[in-house]
Amino acid sequence: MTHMMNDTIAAIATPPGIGGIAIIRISGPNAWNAVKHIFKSDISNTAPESHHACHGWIMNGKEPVDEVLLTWFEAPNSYTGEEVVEVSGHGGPLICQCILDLLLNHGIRTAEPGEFTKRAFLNGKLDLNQAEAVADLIHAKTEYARRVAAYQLEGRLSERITTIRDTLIRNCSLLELELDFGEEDVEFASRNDLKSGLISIQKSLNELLSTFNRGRVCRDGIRLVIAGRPNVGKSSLLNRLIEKERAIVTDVPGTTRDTIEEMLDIEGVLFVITDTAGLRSESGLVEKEGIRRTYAALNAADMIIWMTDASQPWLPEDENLLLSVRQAQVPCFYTVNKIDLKPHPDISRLTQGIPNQDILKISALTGQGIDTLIQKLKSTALSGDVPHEGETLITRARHAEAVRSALNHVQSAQDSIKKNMSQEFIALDLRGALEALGCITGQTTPDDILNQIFSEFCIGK
Ligand SMILES: Nc1nc2c(ncn2[C@@H]2O[C@H](COP(=O)(O)OP(=O)(O)OP(=O)(O)O)[C@@H](O)[C@H]2O)c(=O)[nH]1
Ligand SMILES: [Mg+2]
Repeated sequence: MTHMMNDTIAAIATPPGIGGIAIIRISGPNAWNAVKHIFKSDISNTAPESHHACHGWIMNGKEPVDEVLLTWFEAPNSYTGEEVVEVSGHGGPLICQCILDLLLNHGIRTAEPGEFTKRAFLNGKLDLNQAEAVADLIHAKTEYARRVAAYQLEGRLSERITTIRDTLIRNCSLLELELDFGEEDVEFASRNDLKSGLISIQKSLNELLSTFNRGRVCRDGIRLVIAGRPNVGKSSLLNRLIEKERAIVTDVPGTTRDTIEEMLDIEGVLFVITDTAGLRSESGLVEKEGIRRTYAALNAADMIIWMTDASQPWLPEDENLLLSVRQAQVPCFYTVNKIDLKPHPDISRLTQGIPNQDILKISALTGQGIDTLIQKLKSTALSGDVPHEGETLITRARHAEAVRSALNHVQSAQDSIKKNMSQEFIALDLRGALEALGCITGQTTPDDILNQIFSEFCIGK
């Protein structure tokens, strides 16, 4: 490996601001060497015992900086696999910065975002998808997101991928052995065994791929857009869903001018809800821009709540938006709001052409029908199937792409067997599948992708 890791890095690992404690992390061959210059232990100045906390003071010459606990991790038994020192001081930004500055004076440089985890990966402490899981776990906003990331960090996805790779490697070497024997007509890899092996790999990969939609929903959440003509009650619904008076509600049509985004956790599933400017044709400059943003939000939506007003006549605006929403390739809920009021006879127009179960009668004012709406949102997001305990899910497009590519190679290997083609063609495809899967675990991931993955981490992780 060409990566130079003989320098020592440091960073504040806790978030900026004031807290009970803050941790400064140092990793690399000079970790203890640097720290010992600024640390005055109660006991002695030899390295403390590995994996034990040690009490003392950080000193700037004769000046005390902070009273700290220091933990030394002897290589390779640390997060990064290198020598690591963690200094736990009091949680104030000036203290941390002062300790960090002192370290920088002793030949240590500041760590880049994700550099600790990158070193852990390069030292084989975790594989690439586990490293990604670290970031996902930190950023998890819902219970499902947290759970899926924890499973991935634990190594469940890696295990699945490694099992498949092992089978591929075994078959590949048998085929390549056949090649070595050249002219002689030997078959080390029985074609029947190979066929059934590939079928089971295919099954396993398809299973994984089928979890991607749920996995993506768990990790990233669902972009849900509420759209409808002015004054039907979109902002009232947003407020009702998030149980906060977030958006301004008035009886003046055109109240909402800009899109408003709020997060909602529905029993573990994250929804990013956008309330939009009501759509109508005659409007001023500001409102026109609002309407432009409404269309942009609709284009990016994973799900749409279309809304009309039960008490009002059916207007061309209702009709137009309904048409464009129905063309969108995403699930849509047709809500008839204000059912607490006397319904207008026009409302029957909506029921023509839209499946009954997709029409939801609600009142953002009284809360009627909202629970049903919430349950529908959740079950549609997860295609009716919540991630069960212990299930391995694919959450990233990068992983799904790799699995798809592996499946193509496996398919083409099967075709070659069917056509009685020679070993090298089959072996080539098995190698292709191996390489694709290796991108998930990191064996074959190109450097630029590695760098991009780690740059998304926070500093100190
Ligand atoms: N009776 C009744 N009134 C409602 C209901 N939902 C909203 N309203 C009223 O309808 C009016 C418009 O509500 P908003 O939530 O501001 O409507 P909007 O769709 O966001 O309107 P714009 O931002 O102008 O597009 C307000 O006076 C609300 O109090 C409901 O379910 N029942
Ligand atoms: Mg509004």
